[in-house]
Amino acid sequence: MDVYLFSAISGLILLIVPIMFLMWGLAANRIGRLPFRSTREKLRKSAGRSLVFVWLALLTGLSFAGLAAVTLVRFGWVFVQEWAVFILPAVLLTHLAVIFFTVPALWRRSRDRQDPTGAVGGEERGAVAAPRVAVPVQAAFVAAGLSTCQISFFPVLTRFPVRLILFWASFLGLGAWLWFRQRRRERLLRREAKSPSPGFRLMRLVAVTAGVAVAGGGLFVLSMQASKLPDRLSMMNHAKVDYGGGPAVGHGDIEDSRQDHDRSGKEAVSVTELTGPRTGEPDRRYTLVARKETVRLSSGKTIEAWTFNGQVPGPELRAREGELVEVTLINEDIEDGVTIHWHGVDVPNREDGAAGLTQNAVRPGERYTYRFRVEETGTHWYHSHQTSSIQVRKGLYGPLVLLPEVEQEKEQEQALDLSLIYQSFEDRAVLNDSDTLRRRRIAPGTEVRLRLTNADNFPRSFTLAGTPFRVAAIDGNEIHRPGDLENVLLSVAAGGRYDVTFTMPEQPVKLTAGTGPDDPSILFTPGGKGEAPEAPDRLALFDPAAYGKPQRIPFDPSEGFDREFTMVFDGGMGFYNGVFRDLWLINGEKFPDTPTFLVQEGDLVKTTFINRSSMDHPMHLHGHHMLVLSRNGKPVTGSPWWTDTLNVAPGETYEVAFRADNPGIWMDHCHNLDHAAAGMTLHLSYEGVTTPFHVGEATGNHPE
Ligand SMILES: [Cu+2]
Repeated sequence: MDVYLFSAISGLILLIVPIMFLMWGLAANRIGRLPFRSTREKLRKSAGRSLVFVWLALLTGLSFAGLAAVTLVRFGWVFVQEWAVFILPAVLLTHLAVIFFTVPALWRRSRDRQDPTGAVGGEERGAVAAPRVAVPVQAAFVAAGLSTCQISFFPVLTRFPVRLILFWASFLGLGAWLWFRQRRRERLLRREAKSPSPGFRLMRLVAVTAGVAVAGGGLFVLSMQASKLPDRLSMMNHAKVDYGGGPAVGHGDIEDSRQDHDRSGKEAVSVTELTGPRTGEPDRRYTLVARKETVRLSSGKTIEAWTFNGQVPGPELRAREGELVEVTLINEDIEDGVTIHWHGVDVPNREDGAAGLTQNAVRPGERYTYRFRVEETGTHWYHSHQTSSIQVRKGLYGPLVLLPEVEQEKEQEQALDLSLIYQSFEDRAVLNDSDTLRRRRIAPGTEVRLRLTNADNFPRSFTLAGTPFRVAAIDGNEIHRPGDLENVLLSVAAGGRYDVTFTMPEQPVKLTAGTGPDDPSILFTPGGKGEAPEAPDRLALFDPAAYGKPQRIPFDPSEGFDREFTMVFDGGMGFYNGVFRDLWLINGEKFPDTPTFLVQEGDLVKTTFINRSSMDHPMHLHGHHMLVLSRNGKPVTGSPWWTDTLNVAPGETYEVAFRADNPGIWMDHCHNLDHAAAGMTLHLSYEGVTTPFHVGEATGNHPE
């Protein structure tokens, strides 16, 4: 509900502020032409019409103020802070001036019925051109223009004082200039002096336009150049370090990551030393070959995919708790290079597969071996973390299922355990390799576990009709005492996973990756026959914050945290790496200007996510599980909700906590991978950890 309200408000604001700009422009233009009406009657009518424009413009300003007030009450100060110190005062100031000075003057003029056919004299021309009549409207136009720039381009979480001064200096400077200009104009009109010749005015206009164009063009080119990313950049080369209110610990030296000691004097450790077991016979051995392949979907449509072992998704990897897993990655023909990231698994840092941070991308003809011991269970997935915004969409991903150490009794009984990964290929919704309805025969009484994974960039809805079911796990973490669900919509975050369990009834059951009749689906039927169950008309959205029963957690959030970080998400327009585009910002910045969060091993860390933008941001922290503490200020009431990829919807605020217990340098980014590729990423760095790897054009490493 709040998500819709917030989206509606942000959409309206983006519409209303430019409209306010337009309306004040029209009003200022009309008022500027008033002195040149030939007769008193024409002047009277024109003043009346100008007044209508002024009222409409005032209405847009009022709507903006109203929306800002609603946002403040429903969502909080952080959602309106820029409006409050930049836009609103300028809007209110100019609107009040218009109400007190412009409106009465125009009103009187529009009522003046004396001598309608008489010519307008110099005194009257001067009166309607007086600065206190015209300038409030012009200033409102300037305020609305600056506000339009403000909401479109500049969330101002950084360099706040500078930007505040710039905004108000521009506003007051332009206002003063308008005042002097208008005063001169008034005097000329009163004396009925000739205005400058048309030739002179044309030259002046050309000169001013050329000046503005040159300055604007110069600024454009400079901003474009400044946004270019360096050819070679260390992930530790961060201008900004955020200690989260904890002690300022040392991190790897910026220039020389090979040095033995960091600034605190603590032994520096390289990510290359933070490996899984290098020796020992693996319990599971897998080989994944990255190569291009034409893949045929169930509809017969083919896609030019990039695959692991020639299939989409890649082969399912399974392992049990305690086992040593060895995966050899061979790159056959993916020119950009590939890596494998074990999404949701807290592997040692070196095995994390982040190109340019924990390894170099694996080039065609090369191979790379990952080894890690399984220390957790649950539904996870693997995918390339080299140019991942392209490679994951092309098909370089697959399911990774980690099972408990001991075989549970259920598994020996008749059971169906099925991994289902959703992705969209060229806007075609695909579940595993199926883009149609598929049937599957299954005996009544069978225990079913569907491991739903969303590999897409957006939250994906799943529906299950024909039986009550449970959400047994989220992001591979078991839900404590999950209750029966029916007629609910499951919304799985981009990169997230839900395990859904049910006992197969006598009638058919249908799982759909979506809500529409054409979305890919599976019809489970007892005898291979039967029709799809009626899908209910109304579905309530499943709420993980109030599902299952509370359970003891391994730390006590009420005892405080060692470090607290805040991530505020904004949208905007601007340059990134030389391209003018939509931007997705963390704390007003994009990588590499986003902060690095510095922690010490053992720290209990709290992070607050605040989404002020109009899009979902599924935040994925590598190497750790986050416990959701609260959403929009309300604590989680059900089972502990552990996640590694948390969808933060527009207008939402989440508080999460995690224990810093896996040393390394870890990516923390939006799993809308297009957002990450636009710089919506930062790093969680442990004290004293360094990396010899680099990202950038010259290195061939592009994790996003
Ligand atoms: Cu995002």
